[in-house]
Amino acid sequence: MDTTILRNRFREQFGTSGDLYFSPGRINLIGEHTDYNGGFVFPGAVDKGITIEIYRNGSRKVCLLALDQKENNYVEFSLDDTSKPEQHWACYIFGVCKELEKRGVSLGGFNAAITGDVPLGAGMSSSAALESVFAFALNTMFADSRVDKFELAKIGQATEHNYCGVKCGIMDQFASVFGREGCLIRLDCRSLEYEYFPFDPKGYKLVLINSLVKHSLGNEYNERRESCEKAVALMNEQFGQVETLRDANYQMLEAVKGSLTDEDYRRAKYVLDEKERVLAVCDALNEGDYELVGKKMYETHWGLSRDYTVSCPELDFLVEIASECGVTGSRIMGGGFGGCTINLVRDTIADLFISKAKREYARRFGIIPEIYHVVIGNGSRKL
Ligand code: GAF
Repeated sequence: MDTTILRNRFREQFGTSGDLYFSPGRINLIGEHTDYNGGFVFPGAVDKGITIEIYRNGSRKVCLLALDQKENNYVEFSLDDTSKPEQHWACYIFGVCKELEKRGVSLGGFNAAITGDVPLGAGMSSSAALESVFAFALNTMFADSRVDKFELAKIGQATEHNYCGVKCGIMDQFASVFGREGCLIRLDCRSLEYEYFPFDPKGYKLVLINSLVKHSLGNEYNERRESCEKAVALMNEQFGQVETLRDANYQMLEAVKGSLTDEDYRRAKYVLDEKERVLAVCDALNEGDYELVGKKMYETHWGLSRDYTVSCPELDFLVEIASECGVTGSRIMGGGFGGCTINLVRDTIADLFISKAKREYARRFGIIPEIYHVVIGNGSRKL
């Protein structure tokens, strides 16, 4: 990303220059809504993300300029403030400061300018990129990188929980901090054991289609999590040792079905199904069987749409078009409620699919969806 504008605006605003840091957004091949259920996910960092320029200002003040915000793009707060700023975007940085301090890092004030090329609200984790870039930069500047990368990811997650109202799992922050060029990460969200998985499907591409339905996670996301927790509580009562849906199986779920609402039951069942799909995809990747990977992606989509109910007509439409075009795999990516579909497409039909998706979507919804070709990149770093 060209940082000329960022550098110029920082100098204009603050009269100095600072250091540059970057954290990426992410994709996720499969394993959706499994992270907070103790399951597996398959994310990778992308080459798009959030870049900041940052400099210590020798006071207790934090001064922030968000280049891409149309209004209220300048915020100041003190590190001693106890209530968060009014601007939602600044809460992420406020939260990261508080979470670092909770872990014993003694921060000083700083000036920072923020910009990004990861689309906002597209399900590519722009918010995790924002948390991670500040956690990484402040850890470097004020703690000699003493806080390890696992904790940096947890700081981002805790920021979401405690300052932004989203009870998310660890996937997005983990991928942003730990990303590696050319690799997906198979992450066990219970133990945080992970493995880099080189991903270079010869003859296929990963293409994202942004429905441009702005997704913002909040109550609806938290409600899905609560459904899972209700099922877990009942199974734990009956069988013991069920801490998350990771510990549950279909027999257990059937045994408590009568005490669950249909909605909660279907959501819990989706998670059990997704658990099996992730394992099947691991095997298929080992065998190089991308057709099977793709089949599982479709199954995930319809599970998310019909059972977990986090889709919308626009996303379902894009997946149907993909299927009509013979695309290998297609599904909602990320939390849902809008954002992108991720598509595993054979090279030979990619152009045809993209032009048909744009045309048909525009005809149906009156806007042209955005297309991103996925490049799997590195995680948080100083530039
Ligand atoms: C969002 C959350 F932030 C993640 O933790 C994860 O639950 C995802 O939705 C769904 O898989 O991106």
